[in-house]
Amino acid sequence: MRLRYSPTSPFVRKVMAVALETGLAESINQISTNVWSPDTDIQTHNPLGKVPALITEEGEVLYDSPVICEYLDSLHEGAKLFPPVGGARWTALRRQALGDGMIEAAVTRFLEERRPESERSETWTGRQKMVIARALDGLEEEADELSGDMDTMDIGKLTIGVALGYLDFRFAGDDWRSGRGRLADWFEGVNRRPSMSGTVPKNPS
Ligand SMILES: N[C@@H](CCC(=O)N[C@@H](CS)C(=O)NCC(=O)O)C(=O)O
Repeated sequence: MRLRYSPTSPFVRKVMAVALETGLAESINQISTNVWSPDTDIQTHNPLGKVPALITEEGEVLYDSPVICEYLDSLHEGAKLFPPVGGARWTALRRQALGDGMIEAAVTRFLEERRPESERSETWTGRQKMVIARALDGLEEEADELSGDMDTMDIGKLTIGVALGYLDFRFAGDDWRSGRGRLADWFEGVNRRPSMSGTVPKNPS
């Protein structure tokens, strides 16, 4: 399989963390892709112009991280990251949506803050900050449940771990842990999993 890949994309990190959890990382050939380059050909694989996009062994192209992650989860025989049925499935999918939404808000804020000062909107940035703060407060309320079974990973917990990691990566000066000690403790535990410690984002040198 081939993955259109960017080292700083949290959505790509999510896919690679799933690949590590499912034992498929070695089957994925990463194709370095700069979606912001005027010469990019990412649209030949994803008309939306975004990474990640996965080209399967059969030559089918999949995009959007939830789709790619569920596809990878269908390829292995181990414990599933997408619970197949019941309450556990809906909780995992809701948490995946929450984590994806946090990442989208954080990426939007990051890009907005990089625009020339005269083009930046404080209102727009403030809205993204509010989304992230509300999500963090909700997660602090859920932290005991998240911590309940540290040995079991699912797509919801994994996505939230990636979202919190992205906040540390891009906004290290914002202390999201303050007043959210239970969530911080859960994050510390989840970060010890090889899928998380092996995919920590770094700026390319
Ligand atoms: N919903 C998509 C979001 C993917 C996404 O936004 N990727 C960013 C990189 S983090 C991107 O390629 N952005 C390029 C653009 O928006 O033009 C997913 O879950 O895969």
